[in-house]
Amino acid sequence: MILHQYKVVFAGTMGAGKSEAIKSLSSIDVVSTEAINTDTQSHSKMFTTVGIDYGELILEDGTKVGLYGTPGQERFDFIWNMICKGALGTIILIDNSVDHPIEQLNFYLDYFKTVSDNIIIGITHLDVKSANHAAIYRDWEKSQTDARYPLFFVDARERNDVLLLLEALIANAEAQFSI
Ligand SMILES: Nc1nc2c(ncn2[C@@H]2O[C@H](COP(=O)(O)OP(=O)(O)O)[C@@H](O)[C@H]2O)c(=O)[nH]1
Ligand SMILES: [Mg+2]
Repeated sequence: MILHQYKVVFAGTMGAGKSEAIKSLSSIDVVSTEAINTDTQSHSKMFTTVGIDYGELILEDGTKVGLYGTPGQERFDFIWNMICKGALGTIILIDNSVDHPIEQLNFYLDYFKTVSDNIIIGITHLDVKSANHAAIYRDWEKSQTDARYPLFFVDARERNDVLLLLEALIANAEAQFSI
């Protein structure tokens, strides 16, 4: 049996659900580094990840998937580049309930497309009351002129939602690189 091992990166806004998504999927206890958030202007969440989350998932065929969560704050973007090395792809999570989710989406996509060939987008917190409607993402998709990035509405607390993102990422990689 050929034992595969994949690495998948979770990126995106602070509070979007990266740590939660990894917890939802991981079959081992997630290793996380948490510290007090000093950037209360961008997000009121008191604790946030300033290091890397790590979890693992074993797929039905025995493939081991390493799940890596990136720190959300922009001043840690040097870590993003390092984490993406050798990864199968990146799942970008965006919190719909923030003030300008499309700006956030463009920001993360612009960065991660320079370090990752395979990107899937997950929009979270649709269940939270906010002025933003799902239609803004459909308009955004229509306005995309270059590559098309698959976009899903998910809840990071729901394992099946996060699995859908992972399956889309793996399917995309298979189509692109014939793995
Ligand atoms: N209501 C709601 N809460 C969510 C959703 N996704 C994640 N969360 C919660 O949002 C909070 C922030 O998630 P976390 O994983 O810590 O964000 P991170 O900064 O991206 O790692 C946690 O309490 C999650 O349980 C969602 O779709 N809806
Ligand atoms: Mg986190």
